Amino acid sequence: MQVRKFRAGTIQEATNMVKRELGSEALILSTQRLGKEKGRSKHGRRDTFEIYAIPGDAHRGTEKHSSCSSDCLSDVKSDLMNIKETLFLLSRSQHLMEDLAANPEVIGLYAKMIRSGIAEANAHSFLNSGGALEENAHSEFEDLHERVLQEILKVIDVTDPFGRSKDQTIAAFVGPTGVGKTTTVAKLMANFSLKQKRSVGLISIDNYRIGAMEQLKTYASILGVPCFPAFTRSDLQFALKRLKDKDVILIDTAGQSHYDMQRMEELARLVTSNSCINCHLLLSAATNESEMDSAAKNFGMLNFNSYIFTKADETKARGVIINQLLKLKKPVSFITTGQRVPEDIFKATRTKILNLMFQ
Ligand SMILES: Nc1nc2c(ncn2[C@@H]2O[C@H](COP(=O)(O)OP(=O)(O)O)[C@@H](O)[C@H]2O)c(=O)[nH]1
Ligand SMILES: [Mg+2]
Repeated sequence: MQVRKFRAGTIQEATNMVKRELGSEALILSTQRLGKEKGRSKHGRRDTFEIYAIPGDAHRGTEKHSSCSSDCLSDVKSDLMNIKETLFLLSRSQHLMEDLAANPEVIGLYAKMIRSGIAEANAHSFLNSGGALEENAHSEFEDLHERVLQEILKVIDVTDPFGRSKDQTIAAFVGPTGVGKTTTVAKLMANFSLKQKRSVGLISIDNYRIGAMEQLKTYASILGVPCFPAFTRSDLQFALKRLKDKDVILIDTAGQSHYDMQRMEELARLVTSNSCINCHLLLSAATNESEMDSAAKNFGMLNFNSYIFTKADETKARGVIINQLLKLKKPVSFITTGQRVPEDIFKATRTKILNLMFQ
């Protein structure tokens, strides 16, 4: 097998040389950034990158006839994974690859972050603050990996709005249409009343959809939870009064387009009319990043206390959660993971959210 060496000023150029000379099936054995002296070529040109590669057919030939041990095979497999990740990243950002060349071990971690939907700039900044881009970092891969994960963890803040307290907890659930507000209210209602044996009351201020309350009423009546509609501020005050002896009051609200500012203001007037009501913003993890951001900004007028990310089961790109937490910092209270009531919900913890990214 003939191993060939390629040098060029950028990693993209070096890879192109490999493809040109050894064909598109060539196997890259190693990639490294050259030191200042080593990189000086005969013609005085500065080569920054060096790639060792073999033609694709040479690689297949050796596979057939060699008697590799399983250790050797797993090394090859891990190299192949690295190459796959490298090519994936190359197609995205050459500039970044040059930064990563100082510590090629973290390429896989970077690729994982990108695949999970974490924005490139954020992933780069996690690597940077975790020290993974420093030249000659010389850290063990596990240490670098751990430090980068710690950087992601720093961004995640969580809260438990329903922690046991002597005072009554009143929570309103707001967010765009169809995001899962009513379902989430039903899940929480069942968990609080059945599992935690707490007294619960329900208010629905969905005054736009005829029959919007019926679905919730059915759950509430099965659980013996009192349920009130509230279309105006005085309805709301009346309902809150009637439920004043309950441990927890859950308020379901009408879904609305966050671009409909008139309705946003109506809702804001209603839920902020009583300072005891805390708002929680539901956002679907399966929506695209800019939609999520504008929903969070517009619902910001309700001064919400926490995020609830829904539909985490509908996407693999859950890194949008991290992107959102970096854009508008608020703690996360719950994550929902399916349509089943009451099972598909969990209380947010920092590690559970981190694990969601890399599942
Ligand atoms: N896959 C999935 N579907 C969900 C989740 N939460 C709610 N849904 C579904 O999303 C749809 C809209 O939910 P709904 O609670 O009526 O949304 P609302 O308009 O915000 O009240 C329903 O079909 C729910 O079953 C979730 O976590 N995962
Ligand atoms: Mg609803």
